[in-house]
Amino acid sequence: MPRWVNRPEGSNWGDFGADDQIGRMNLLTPERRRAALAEVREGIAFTLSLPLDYPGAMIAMRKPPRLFVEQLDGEPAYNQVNDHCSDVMCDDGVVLYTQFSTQWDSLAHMGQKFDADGDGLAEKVYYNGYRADEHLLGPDHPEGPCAKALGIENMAAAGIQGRGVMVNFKAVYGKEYFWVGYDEMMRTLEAQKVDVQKGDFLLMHTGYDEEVLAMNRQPDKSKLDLTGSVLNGNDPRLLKWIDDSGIVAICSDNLAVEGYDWNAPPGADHPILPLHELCLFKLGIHLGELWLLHELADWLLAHERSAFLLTAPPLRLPGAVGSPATPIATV
Ligand code: UVW
Repeated sequence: MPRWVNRPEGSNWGDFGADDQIGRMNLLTPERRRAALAEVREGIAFTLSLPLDYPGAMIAMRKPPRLFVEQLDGEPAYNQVNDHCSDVMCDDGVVLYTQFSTQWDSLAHMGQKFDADGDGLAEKVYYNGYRADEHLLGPDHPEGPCAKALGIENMAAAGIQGRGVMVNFKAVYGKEYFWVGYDEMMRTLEAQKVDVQKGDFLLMHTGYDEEVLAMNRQPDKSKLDLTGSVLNGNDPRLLKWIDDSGIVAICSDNLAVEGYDWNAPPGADHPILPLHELCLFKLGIHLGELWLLHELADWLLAHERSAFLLTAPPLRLPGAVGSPATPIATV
């Protein structure tokens, strides 16, 4: 049985195959990776991850990582020695919220209430028609919590490496809170001579990362909420451009790539994060958030460049809906 008979307007469900789970990452072909390698001229690498204990405290429901140590032979497995050898050994575990710090959203991160099966009633459904409770299993399910489809391991297995391009909103709009629609995006791309190609990762620098670092693990949420540029998910021309551009991902130094429209009228028939709806639900475009971009963005601006090789795998962690990332850009 097909999972859906209705596909959302403007979606690409089925275009990459009936059971596709990686969306636009299908565009990362060997030719495109070779083109990305050609962007490496200096051999300088930039680490695009915050230390994973930043922002430092809970700014959504997510908490900082907690390390722990197990017992081995009745002792904590840390600085441990035994009588049979000269070795000293440490081991540890971690409780890690997959989206606390520098992260990837998998396509399981956000779905919509939508009538995919054509029975006249909306159900909870995700990219390519995968379903809540059948594929996305909650904590009450004997096998849950687990994304049996669309989990981040699918992205990890796809070899996340390609051509990245930087759009530097901070350089144009400063660190003030500013909504970027189609016109502002086009103006900035043109001014910075950013040539966005099909299969590219679009990175956007807003200055939010510098504020997070400056807060030294004591985040001031009310200040961060009003820091830097955010994409305007309510601008249909911007959404159309994202679709037409052929980009595989949008990665930002801020919390959610787009702005939260707190003034939107309440109602169950529209998303609060329309760009998430477009990217994660309709088109299979992954979102990267809380990336550390200021050093790379400054370097690119100073050298009148915008493109680079990006290598950014998530953890190959079966069933997870997000993942920490330690992306590397090489220029
Ligand atoms: C939400 O906060 C809902 O999502 P994200 O982590 O993608 O910003």
